Amino acid sequence: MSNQSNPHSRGCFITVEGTEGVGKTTNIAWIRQCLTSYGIDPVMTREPGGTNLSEEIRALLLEPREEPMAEMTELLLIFAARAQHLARKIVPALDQGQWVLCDRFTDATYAYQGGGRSLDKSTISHLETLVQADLRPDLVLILDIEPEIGLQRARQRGEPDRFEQETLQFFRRVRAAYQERASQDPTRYLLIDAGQSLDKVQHQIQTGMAAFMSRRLAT
Ligand code: T5A
Repeated sequence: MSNQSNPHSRGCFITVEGTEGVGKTTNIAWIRQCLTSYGIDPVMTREPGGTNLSEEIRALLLEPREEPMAEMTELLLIFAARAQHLARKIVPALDQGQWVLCDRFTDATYAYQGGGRSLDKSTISHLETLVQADLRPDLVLILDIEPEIGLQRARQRGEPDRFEQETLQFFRRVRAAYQERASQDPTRYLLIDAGQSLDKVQHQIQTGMAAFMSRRLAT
C-alpha cells in the first residue's frame, strides 16, 4: 500500500487499547462524545474485525478450540484481518478526511503476541511494515489496570473466549508490553489509570483528548 502517512489533509486515526475488561467499550463511547463536542463524527471500528471478512477471522481467533492454534497462525490471522480492515475501511475513511476511532490495533499485537506470547518483536515489526507501510495511529489511548481486576470484570460477562482463558502471568506480560510502548513515545501515547472510578477515568480521558486536540488544531 502506498501513501499511508497521515498528513493533515487526511483524517485522524485514534486507537484504544488495554488488557481484558479494562473498560474499552465503555470509554470508547466517551471518547466519541469528546470528539463530537469538537464537531467530529468518527468512523467507529474494531480489531480484530471491522469488515465482514475480518469479523469472520475474529471469530476464528476468539473461539476456544480443541486443536491448539499455533502462535504464528494467530499472528498471521491477526495481520490478515488487519490488511482487509485497512484496505476496505480504515484507509478509505482517512483518505476522505474522516476520523477513525478503532478499538485495538497493532499495539495489541505487540502487547498480546509480543508480550503475552513472547513472539519476536522484529517479526511483528516486519509484518507491520508489510501490511501498514508507514500508517500508524495519531493517538493511542492505553487504559491501564491490574489484570486481576479487568479479568474479574470480563469474566462476569459469560463464557471466556480463547484469550480470556490465558493465565494471569500472560496478562501481566501484556500489560508490561503496553506500558513499555507508552513510555517510549509519550506524545503519541496516553496512558490512562483505568483502575479508578468511571468518573475519574473519563476525566483523565477528557483532559488528554483536549491536549491532543489543541496540538492537532494548532498545526
Ligand atoms: N487481540 C486483538 C490480540 O491478541 N492481538 C491483536 O492484535 C488484537 C487486535 C479481542 C481479543 O483479541 C486479542 C485481545 C483480545 O483478547 P476485544 O474484543 O477488544 O479483543 O476483547 P476485550 O479486551 O475482552 O474487550 P471487552 O469488550 O471484552 O472489554 P472492554 O471493552 O475492555 O471492557 P468493557 O468496557 O466491556 O467493561 C467491562 C466491565 O467493566 C465495567 C463495565 O461496565 C463492564 O461491565 N467498567 C467499570 N467498572 C468499574 N469502574 C470502571 N472504571 C469501569 N470501566 C468499565
